[in-house]
Amino acid sequence: MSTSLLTQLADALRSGAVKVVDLTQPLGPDTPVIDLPPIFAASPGFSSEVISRYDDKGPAWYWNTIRLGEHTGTHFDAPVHWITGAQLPDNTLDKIPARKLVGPACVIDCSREAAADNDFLLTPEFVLAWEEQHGKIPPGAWVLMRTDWSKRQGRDAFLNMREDGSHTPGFTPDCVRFLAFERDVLGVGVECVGTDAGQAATFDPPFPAHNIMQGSGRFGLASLANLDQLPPTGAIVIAAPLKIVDGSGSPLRVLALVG
Ligand code: 23J
Ligand code: MN
Repeated sequence: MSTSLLTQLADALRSGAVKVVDLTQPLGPDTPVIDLPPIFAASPGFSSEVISRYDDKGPAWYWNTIRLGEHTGTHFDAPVHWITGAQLPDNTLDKIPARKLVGPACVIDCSREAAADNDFLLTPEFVLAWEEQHGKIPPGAWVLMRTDWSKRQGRDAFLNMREDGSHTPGFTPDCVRFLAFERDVLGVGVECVGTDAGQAATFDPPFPAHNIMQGSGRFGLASLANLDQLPPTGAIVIAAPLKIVDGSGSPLRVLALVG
């Protein structure tokens, strides 16, 4: 008798043969948010207020209101986030088909390179070398750039700001084009505050990960954690943002199934 794929998955989850790895950072008042030049509007970080806590305002219940920018902490970038994706169909959070919220992950380990050079940029050549070892990135995969940046404690170390802006790793414009158009990825995910490198405002085009990924209907995941617990291939990522009407992005719980 053959058991169905999902019955096998249920058994494997229960036995621990398939693990659930949480790729999410804690979300709270200390969660660092991107620090744009002061000529641009700042995105508010996370804050909350108590509605009631088993008191006069609600004797048997505790709940809070929350306020935060859509792009705070571990979060999802929808195509509409960038002007290049503004006219695409189904570009907002409420329109993304559910099947795109689950997909395989290719994890490219750049942790040594990012430690040696905080401005390390992933290139097509680096991706091709990864493919030599692990196989071709399949269409519809998340490409997750492991840098171990999530291990940095505190806002200053995480954002790594200097006089000339932030110094954090990312992608070359050519690499983003390669992943989008030669590999048809679902999107890119990173451990840093945004999918673009800290110095990406100076690139051509500026912010290439946002410009090209969102401009081609693809997604982003930022402030991921625990990428060091994923195999290079074989994990399945569940990344389902809130269904905010007209939303450009949202914090989310990102989970990986690892066999
Ligand atoms: C707005 C402007 C520039 C960037 C970003 C947002 C993000 O990284 C984001 O969270 O989408 S680089
Ligand atoms: Mn974002």
